[in-house]
Amino acid sequence: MQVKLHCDSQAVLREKDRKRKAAMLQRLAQEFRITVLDILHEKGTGHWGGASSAAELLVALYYDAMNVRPEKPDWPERDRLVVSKGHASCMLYTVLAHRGYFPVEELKTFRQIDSRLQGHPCMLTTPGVEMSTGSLGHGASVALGMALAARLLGKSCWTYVLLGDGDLNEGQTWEAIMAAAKFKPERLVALIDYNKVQLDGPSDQIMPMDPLPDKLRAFNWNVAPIVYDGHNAATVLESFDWVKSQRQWPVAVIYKTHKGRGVSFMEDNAHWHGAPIDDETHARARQELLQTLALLEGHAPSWPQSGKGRDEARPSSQNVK
Ligand SMILES: Cc1ncc(C[n+]2csc(CCOP(=O)(O)OP(=O)(O)O)c2C)c(N)n1
Ligand SMILES: [Mg+2]
Repeated sequence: MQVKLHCDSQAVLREKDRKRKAAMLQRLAQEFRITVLDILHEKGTGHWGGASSAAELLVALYYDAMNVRPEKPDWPERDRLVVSKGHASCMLYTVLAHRGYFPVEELKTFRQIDSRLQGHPCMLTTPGVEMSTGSLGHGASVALGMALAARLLGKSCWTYVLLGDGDLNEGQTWEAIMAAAKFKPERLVALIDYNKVQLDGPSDQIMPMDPLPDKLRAFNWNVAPIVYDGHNAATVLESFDWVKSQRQWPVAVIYKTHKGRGVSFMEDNAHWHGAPIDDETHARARQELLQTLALLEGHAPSWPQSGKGRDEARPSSQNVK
């Protein structure tokens, strides 16, 4: 089940050149996708769609943006990430394990009774998990509270919240968005994994959110001027550079992503939100992920030609509508 990482996770942390770092993050995200696919297949449970959608974002956060000390998860000055779309847990755990919060070996206990790695993240048991999530809609409020606490305590740490479009359908998220605009906590950043698919269908049919940037601006958020490609590590790094240069709070960045990213027949398909992955599907999906990884490692086309939406996922930071 364990994927042997070709990309040295420590080397990624040490890399100073942004271009080389982006290439490393891209490969790491793809390797972690394979790990997640293998775990979900073996366990016959878990959420592939939302986990793969967030791969580059989670990898870039933990290997670039966030100031954390995995050997001391409670370090008071650390940056915080609230993964409001808690069903993406398997990707979160994979990143946390490789980043050093707990042994990589432990990943194979995913969703087992008594494991620290439950189906949805639990802050009481899992090192690195800042907030227990899974019930959508709470993450933004909690992150707002954390950012306000940081202000009261005079800390300069950053608070990030990763939201899915399903999360944005929750009324409480908009209460938090209103309150954050009122209190304007420094360094509060909402990252939106905008794949426009939810548990059982497209967001446009369930509850459309567009025009999302305009809505957030109308609520007085400082919204990134472009929608970034959330599967291109280089543009994700660019988005972080933009975030770090801001002084008007709160900040929101919207990323165009694809649910089930990396496997053509799973992309943008709500079925693969959480369906068990059988042997045949696993073999086909793994093959595709490995092919892409080989391309990335060979410095061939810098982005995989898989599935729908591949054109918009090419490396560029053009405005993606
Ligand atoms: C309050 C609440 N209602 C319903 C659900 C069931 N549920 C789990 S995931 C999900 C859809 C999530 O979609 P999204 O936020 O877009 O995540 P992603 O597409 O990134 O997986 C739903 C409705 C839940 N977890 N919590
Ligand atoms: Mg979604």
